[in-house]
Formats: sequence, C-alpha cells, structure tokens
Amino acid sequence: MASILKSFLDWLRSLFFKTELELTLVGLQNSGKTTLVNVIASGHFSEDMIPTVGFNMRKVTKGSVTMKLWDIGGQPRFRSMWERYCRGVNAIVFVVDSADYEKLGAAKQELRNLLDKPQLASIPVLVLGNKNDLDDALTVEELIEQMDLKSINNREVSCYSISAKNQVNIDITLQWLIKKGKGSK
Ligand SMILES: Nc1nc2c(ncn2[C@@H]2O[C@H](COP(=O)(O)OP(=O)(O)OP(=O)(O)O)[C@@H](O)[C@H]2O)c(=O)[nH]1
Ligand SMILES: [Mg+2]
Repeated sequence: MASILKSFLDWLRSLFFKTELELTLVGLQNSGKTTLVNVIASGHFSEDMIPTVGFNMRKVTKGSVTMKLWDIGGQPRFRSMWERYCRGVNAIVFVVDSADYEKLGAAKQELRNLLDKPQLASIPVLVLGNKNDLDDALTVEELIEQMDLKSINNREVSCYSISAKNQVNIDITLQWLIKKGKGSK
C-alpha cells in the first residue's frame, strides 16, 4: 500500500515539477564524453568507441527530468565548434581524462579559451576527471590544482572525479546538473 502511495506521489510530483536541462559536453578527444552520455542514457559502457565526428545530440528522460545532451567531438578540428554549442545551455560539462597527464596542459588551455568567450559568461561549469578507475588517475584535489580551477572566479565551477566505466560518482554528477535546470513549478 505504501509503495502504491509513493508511486502515486512521485507521479503527481512529476506533473508539477518538470525540469528541463540543456547541457553541452566538451573536452579533449578520448576523455570519455560519448561514453558518459551512453552511461547516463542506458547504463551501457563500451571499450570500443569511435571518435565523435562533429557532434551528437541525445535527449534523455529520467523521471521528471529531461536532458538534452550535446556531445561535441574533442579532436582539434572540432574545437572551434565548442563555443557555438555551449551558448545558452544550463551548464557546460568539461570532461578530462584524469589519467592522461600529457594532455592536461592542453585540457587546461582549451577550458580557458572556452571560458574567455563573452557569449559564455556566467554559464556554470562542471569539470569531470573521468577514468578514476585507472591506477594513475589524479584525485579531485590534484585535478583542481592541475587545471587551476581556483583561479576561475567569474562563474560557478565544480569538479568531481568520476568513472563512466564503473559508474562512480555519476549520481552526484547528475544531482549537480539537475540543480542547474530551469525547474518549472
Ligand atoms: N578506463 C576507462 N576508460 C574509459 C572511461 N570512459 C571512457 N573510457 C574509454 O575512453 C575511450 C574514449 O571514449 P569516448 O567516449 O569515445 O571519448 P570522447 O571524449 O567522446 O572522444 P571524442 O569523441 O573523440 O571527443 C574509449 O575507449 C572508452 O571506452 C572510464 O571511465 N574508464
Ligand atoms: Mg565522443
């Protein structure tokens, strides 16, 4: 009986508290953006991924939350597109391979370049250090340091260490993102 009442209340709540979110995932190639979108959408992880050419858009509904996810290719030739797809979104998700030390400098620079764009002023940013299942992965504190995130002071910035592969910290990532949605009450 209690569970029927709970489902009824959840259903009622979903009628009145719909949240719509538009999010853009950027970050260098091979950082795991498309993998993360797949994990959010279907819980499915694959080692065997093909690099994104251009962009993909996926609409994912979780309960009363609908997310439009723009997943942009991270190879150098696609980076000039990032800004266009970040305009007007609720949050920018910047994905970093936290075990690929050689690419950290480039990741930091690309994040800086993006956040310098006047059109993207004040859009919140979530930096995700992905692949924390790998032995050499940086901790969240190390990533904040390496990416110099404390020096970004013109917008809200958060950082989590996640593993799309093992589904670690995906729940807190989603919670953070949902809070950025335009909840229509
Ligand atoms: N170990 C580990 N590997 C991961 C994880 N997430 C993604 N990968 C792997 O990283 C590789 C690249 O993943 P993609 O999702 O294609 O990366 P991407 O950022 O979309 O790359 P582009 O589309 O080229 O920008 C794939 O082999 C994935 O299986 C993770 O959490 N842990
Ligand atoms: Mg991709």
